[in-house]
Order: sequence, then structure tokens, then C-alpha cells
Amino acid sequence: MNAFPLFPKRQTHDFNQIWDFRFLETPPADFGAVAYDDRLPVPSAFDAFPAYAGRRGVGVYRCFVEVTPGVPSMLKIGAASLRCEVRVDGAPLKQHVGAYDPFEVEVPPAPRARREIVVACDNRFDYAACPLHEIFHDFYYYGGLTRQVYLEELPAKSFRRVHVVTEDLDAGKIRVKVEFRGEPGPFTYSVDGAAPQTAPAAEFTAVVPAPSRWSPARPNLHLLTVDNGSDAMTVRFGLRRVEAKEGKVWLNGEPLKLLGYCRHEAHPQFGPATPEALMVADLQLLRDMGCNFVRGSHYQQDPRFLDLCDEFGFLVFSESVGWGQGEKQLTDPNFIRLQLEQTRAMVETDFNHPSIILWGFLNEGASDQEFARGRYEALIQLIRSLDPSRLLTYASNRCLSDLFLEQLDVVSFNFYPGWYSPDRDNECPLDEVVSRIHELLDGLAERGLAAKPFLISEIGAGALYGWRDPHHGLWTEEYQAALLRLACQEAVDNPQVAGIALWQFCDGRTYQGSGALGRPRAFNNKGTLDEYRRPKAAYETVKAIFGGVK
Ligand code: ADA
Repeated sequence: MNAFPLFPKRQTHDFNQIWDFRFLETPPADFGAVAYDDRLPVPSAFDAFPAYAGRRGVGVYRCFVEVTPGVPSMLKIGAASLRCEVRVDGAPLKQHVGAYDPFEVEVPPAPRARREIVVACDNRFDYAACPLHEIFHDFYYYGGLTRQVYLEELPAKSFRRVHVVTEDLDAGKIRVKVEFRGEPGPFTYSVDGAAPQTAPAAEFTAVVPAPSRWSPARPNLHLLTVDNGSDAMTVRFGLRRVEAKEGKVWLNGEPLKLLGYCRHEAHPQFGPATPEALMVADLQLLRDMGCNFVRGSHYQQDPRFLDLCDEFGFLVFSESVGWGQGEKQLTDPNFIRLQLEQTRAMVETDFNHPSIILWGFLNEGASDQEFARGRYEALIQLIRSLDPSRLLTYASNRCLSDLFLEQLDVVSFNFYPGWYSPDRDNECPLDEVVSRIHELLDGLAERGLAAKPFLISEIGAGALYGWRDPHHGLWTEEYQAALLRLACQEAVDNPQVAGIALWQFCDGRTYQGSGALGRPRAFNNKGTLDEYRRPKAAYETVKAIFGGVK
């Protein structure tokens, strides 16, 4: 599945095929001397294959392509984990840090047609080289070319980016901003296949000929194509308006309740390189439970998943990579630079998805500390400057002691009453669930924040699939179902709760370090489904509550 945007006039080479592969403990001294001894598909996480399970080192992928001689091209890599070096015909062209963000590599023209592409993906933890990804994060970092890879031959005057914003919902009016590589030239635009019109400038307004709004109930989509004769670019967008007011999130002038899950892109067989079939199956399961909302935890989402959310009508909270960063990271200029780059990449590349209504960053960072202020304010300012059309939030576990809530559109709290219980001797930890939600709402009101929508961005309990027990104790499916029943019912019934993203959609692999005692099987077991998408008891519980909401 080719994700939007599309470039219909470009000679495109699809690298989503089988590549040569070699796993090495350390990067090769001489790339030309690598003896490839295996074959792996792209996209893939090499350490999701039993042959390399649990290994940390460098996965070297190689393939060949026949291109038009003398034409420059752009190698588009959907994600390379955790960091990588890209070589074309032996020449080092790019080093990239970041496991979930797309990036481009300019490939200079060559006189011959056959070119060799090598991408060496390093999945070793090394804070100095790659501070974004650390082993204390509660999800497993795999290595490899985990998202789609293409090579596009570039026309002399080519389009770089097109952003579309709904300017007037009733009139079906959009604002379009076009960026070029190099000199901008004249170009035409066409909406939904209507007769092309000359664009007056790189930024212009246009009217959709037969406008239909995008909403979860009717996820209508429109296409815009820009064309300068030698290059063309097609983006897909939705007409919709998102607002935060009166303690609620509004879509197209109607208040709505966000009901859904936090979801990792993960499966034991594929790691984060999940096939479309699994993405579709996950969205079908979420739809079956009555959900309208997905939090893409804790990194930029696969563009194919976002395309599917646009088509299915899911609302998305999209956040850049982050997990529990404290003073070490938030005072480290290298971390901050990379975090800003990742966040910018997310907003710029995912800008046209109508499904995304919330931008976020730094899940559970140290947002109650003054040393974090400059970092948080820089991220807030960056996102607001790139995209004022969406709502801004981040998932905080500092809750009422968080210092920056006033600067957000939506207040999002991660909290675990009845699980990480403040009172370990409490005989009835489930009693904490509703009272803790009330306590947080009261605290927000006291702080003067009652008008900001309040989102429960995580809540949940661990349950081991198949473990049922008459005592209904911790780790049983019954306990998890009882806790989620209380949280979901309160979220649905309480008008002060704007939404809920349960932790989490399905179980996911994590590490065997010191936290492993709280992570049986080295999995985070708070999924309503297990890692193979087998439903636990809570599935029917959540479905009965969310599914009943009209
Ligand atoms: C945090 C975190 C999640 C997960 C969860 C848990 O809130 O954001 O990634 O680790 O806790 O299961 O404890």
C-alpha cells in the first residue's frame, strides 16, 4: 500500500521487496567487504526474526536498482531503527538518528544505470549517539528498515510538500501551501479531478467543488493534485474543524467524547514493522469495541496507519517519540535538538491527515520541574508555529503538579488508580478509580483549568491472558475488566471527562531489566487483547460501555 502523498509523474522504484542482509556485532570497517549471508524483506525488524531475536548490533541491508542514468533521485526511508548509515555505490550519503521518523536522502546522478543501496541499521543502545531511545523505556526497540522504502527520480523542478488546511468549513474552502525543491515555477492545481486551474502563488485558497465533511461517522476525503508539467503531487485531506472549549473537544461544531486506546505498532512476529493486514485488523477490533479514538503511543505513526485512520474515521492523538525523560535528557542539547527535529518531522509529514486532531510530545517527561520549562515551551512554540489548526497536549503523569498545563489546549493525564496504588495495603484498590478521577477534576477546577478538555490519556491494569481466578486478584482478567469498567463508565457518564485512551490496546514486548518483576514475560500486559490480538475478558466489558454510546 502506497501511503499519501503520491507523485504520479515520478519514476518510482519500490524497495519493499527482499534485500540482501548481514547481521554484524559492530559496524563494518569496509562496507564493500560485507559478506551478505541472508535475505530479509523490507519493511522488517531484523530482530523480530527468530534468527536474530534479542541481538543488538548492525543489520546491513543491501539491494540494487536500475535507474535512468544522469538523473538525480531521492531515497525515501520510512523509518530506520535505531539509527543508520546510508551508502549509495559505496559513498556515505547520510547518517540518521531516530527509529520512527521518515527521512530523505538525496542521491546524486551517476552515468550508469545500476546503483547499489546499502543501509546499515544499528540497534545498539548508545546514549551519546542516539539519546532518543533508551532501555528504560517500557517498549522494545527493534532494529531495521521498519517502514517502507522508495527511490524517486526527480524532475528538474519538483514539489517538496503540500499542506492543506480547512479555512471555511461551510463554504468548503481550503488554504493550500506548496513548497518546492529549488526554484518555484508556475503550476496548476485540481481538486477531486476537476479541471486544473493556474495557482496564483505558492500559497492560495481554493474551493472544493462538491465539499463533504470528514467525521468519524462519515470519513469523506478529498484529493488535491498540483502539477508543473514535469512533476505532480497528490495529497489527500478532509474538511473538518477541531476546537477545544467548555471542557470538551469539538469536531465540526459538535462536542464529542473521545473513546479509545493507546496503541503501539507491535506484534511478536513483526515487531514495529506490522503489515497493513494487521493494521486493518486492529482498527476493526477498535471499531468493534465502539472506539473512535487512538493515541499513537509513543512515537510518530506509520503513514499507512494514518491513511487507514483517515479512511476508517478514527480520531488520532499523535506524539513524537518520548518516554519518561528527566533532567539528564531535558538538559542535554543533543537530545533537545533531536527531539525538536523529530517533532517537526511528525507535524510536517503528517499534516494532511484529517484523523489527527491532537499533537503531543514527551510522554511522561519531567513536566513538574523548572529545568524542563525551556524545553517544553520550545516544543509548544514549534508545534503552534507549524500547525495552529490542531489541538496541543502531552500526556503527563505529573498531573496536578505539572507546570505547563496552562499552555495546552487539552489536559492529558496518565494515572493508574487501583494498579500502581499509593496505598499498597488497600484491600479494595478498585475504590481508587472513580475517586482519583474526581480528585484530579477538582484539582484542575481549583487551578482554574475547568474549561480545558480533560483527557485520561492512560489508565489500566495488567492481566495475563487466560489467567482467571475466583479471587479476582491482580493480574487476573477479571480484575482488569472490573477496573476498566469503572474507568470507562466514569469517562462516558461524567461530562467533565472529554475522553479516555485506555492503556493499552494489546500486550507488547518490553525489557528484562530491573522493571521486569512488574512485567511478567517481559511484556507490558495491560492490553485488553494479548499480543496476538486474542481478547481478554475486558474486551466485552469495554465494548458494552463504549459500544452503547451514541
Ligand atoms: C506509563 C507509560 C506507558 C506504560 C505504562 C505502564 O504510563 O506511558 O508506556 O509504561 O506507564 O504500563 O506502566
